[in-house]
Amino acid sequence: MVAAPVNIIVGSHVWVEHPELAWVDGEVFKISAEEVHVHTTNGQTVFPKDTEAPPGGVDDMTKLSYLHEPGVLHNLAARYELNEIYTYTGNILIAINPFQRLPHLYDTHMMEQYKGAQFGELSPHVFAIADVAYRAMINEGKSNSILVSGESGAGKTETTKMLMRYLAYLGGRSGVEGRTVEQQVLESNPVLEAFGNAKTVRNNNSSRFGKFVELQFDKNGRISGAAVRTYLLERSRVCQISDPERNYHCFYLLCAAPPEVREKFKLGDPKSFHYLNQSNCYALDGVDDTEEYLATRRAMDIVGISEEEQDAIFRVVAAILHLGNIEFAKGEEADSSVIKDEKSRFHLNTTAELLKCDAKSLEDALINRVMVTPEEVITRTLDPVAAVGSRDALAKTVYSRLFDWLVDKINSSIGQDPNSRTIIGVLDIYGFESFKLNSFEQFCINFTNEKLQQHFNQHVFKMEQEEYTKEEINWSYIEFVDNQDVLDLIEKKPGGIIALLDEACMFPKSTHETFAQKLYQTFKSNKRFIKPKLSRTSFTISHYAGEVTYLADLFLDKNKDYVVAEHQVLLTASKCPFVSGLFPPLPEESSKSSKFSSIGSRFKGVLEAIRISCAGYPTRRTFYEFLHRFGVLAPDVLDGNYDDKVACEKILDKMGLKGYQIGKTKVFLRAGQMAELDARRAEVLGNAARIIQRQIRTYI
Ligand code: AD9
Ligand code: MG
Repeated sequence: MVAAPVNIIVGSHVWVEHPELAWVDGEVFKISAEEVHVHTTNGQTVFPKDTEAPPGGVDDMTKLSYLHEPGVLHNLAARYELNEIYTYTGNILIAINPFQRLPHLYDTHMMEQYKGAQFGELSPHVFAIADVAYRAMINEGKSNSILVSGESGAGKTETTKMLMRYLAYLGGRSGVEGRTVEQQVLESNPVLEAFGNAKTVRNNNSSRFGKFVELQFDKNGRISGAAVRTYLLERSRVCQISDPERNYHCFYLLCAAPPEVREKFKLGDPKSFHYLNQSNCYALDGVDDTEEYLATRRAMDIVGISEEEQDAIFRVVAAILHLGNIEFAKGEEADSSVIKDEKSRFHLNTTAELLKCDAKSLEDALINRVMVTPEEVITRTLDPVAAVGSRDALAKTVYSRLFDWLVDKINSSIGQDPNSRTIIGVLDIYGFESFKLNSFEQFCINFTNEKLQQHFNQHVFKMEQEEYTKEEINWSYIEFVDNQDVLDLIEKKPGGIIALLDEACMFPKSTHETFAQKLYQTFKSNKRFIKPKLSRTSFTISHYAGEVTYLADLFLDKNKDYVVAEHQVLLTASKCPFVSGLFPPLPEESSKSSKFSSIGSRFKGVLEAIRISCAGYPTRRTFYEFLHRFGVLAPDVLDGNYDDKVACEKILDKMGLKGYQIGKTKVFLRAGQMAELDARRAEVLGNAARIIQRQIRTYI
């Protein structure tokens, strides 16, 4: 980070970059022609290249006189020390994860306080953001969406739940007993989390899907319906996990269900299931899976999922665990396989029993593949590796269909209000991820985050522009940190990475190596794309949040998200209406590309926001505030001969500043100009102080 130029004098408080602490504060004690000497508060003497003056702690970043990384970080850290986890940047809220329960922060008393309060009047809070959206709806009939962004584990999902709770509080029917719309909306969260969240390296309750909740309101501002849309559940997790992560919560809580449930589904220790024992992590700190099982069932009750449906849902979850334990051995014929042993046969039979389908048909669907050509239908056998692939594909398909069913059920049971004219939307996606090894899942997740970031950039940019227009200041395009080039690299049609991937998936001869080569060739001069040295199949993208290296190895397989015809036939024929309902007989279609691009189109959209402000006029002060602070620099302009606007102009002119703008009520300063004015002010006041001191001494 290069700090903005500031006038530094002896005694100035400054920020100094530090290799471990990021930034430390200190005081300038000597300035020579070549260097600035700084005593830091951690007891060192340093000679920094760049220095900056520190800000005080403020609840809104736009109040900071100095807008730059150390100032922002220091401000957030100072507030965090005091358990002040929320800070505004204009009308954006920054939340820092407290990693501890702060119940008083979210209790009914707190909600009562924020209800209808003027924005900015109370301490920054997530309730205030929801309140603004609600008031805009009531007073102006405006719909709004609240976007929650941040890297994995930052606290998006918790924040989303608080937003929804507060909106349910404002728009709920007090005193109404039973299953109200708002209760159903709130209880949809634990249901979706049980099936769509999992422990990752970054977060014990990491969302593995994106979610947009649309709360519909009637003309009286009461919640009258809701729609939950979900995006791209991470399917691979169902059959593949690595230490110390976990599979989806529902598997573990079912294994911890009361004994009669476990017996019914022939379940035991999670360690005995292949889909769970690829990682050594089973239990989560502070989480009792038995209690979670019961809580999930209670939430399902409220959401409107019947007893029978709940039973069927968990039966399918159990079937997936048994399915994963079916192993294959080489068959007698070349490239064929058979069920490995008695144990595998037991799991095959149990899977068929639970899914209420024919065991022989299940076996056939796993070890054979039917090829339909215009001339004939050929049955081809699969070798054990391909049979495992077929098994895992079945598990993933069943699970994702189950998840989609839950979402549909939640929507139909809460109900949509066709007469609702205003909505408040809340978006909670999976956060930016960068692991040691990153694959297609991280690519999709990070792409989604890029999209959201772009939306965010455009939104903030637009708001800034509106403010400048209102103040009638000259406005030219500001260069904000734009990520359009990353988005082009990924999603441009034709020629972007996704388009090339779809293309590769359509050519039977493509391999991950040919795909990677194609990427290297196509993007060799793209500054957002890097080919790691010596690598044949990995590539690095320079994202807005940092560089991430992806392994292209499984991209092709993972992108091919179609349902194997035999699996479809097998499950459509299930005697369980719930299971067959998950597989309505459909003309075969390849949904992969349409599904993928639809996530992009759904997400047409925090330090970044601050950087955007830096490029424009980050500091603004009303004429009164400005004169109050800087009048001392030119006392003669305050003698009443000039109006406030002209007086401000005279001060700025006298200080020789360029590039600022004067609006109708405010002065807009460029980054660093406030610091410069302050340095001059400190100088003047310092001189004044010395004069007074001298006089006192003389007097004594
Ligand atoms: V991910 O991208 O889905 O992996 P999120 O959603 O950003 O991620 P999440 O909301 O799940 O993170 O927060 C992670 C954990 O931080 C939670 O499980 C809580 O233990 C903790 N957390 C987050 N926000 C709060 C809060 N406001 N109060 C208390 C919190 N704890
Ligand atoms: Mg989350």
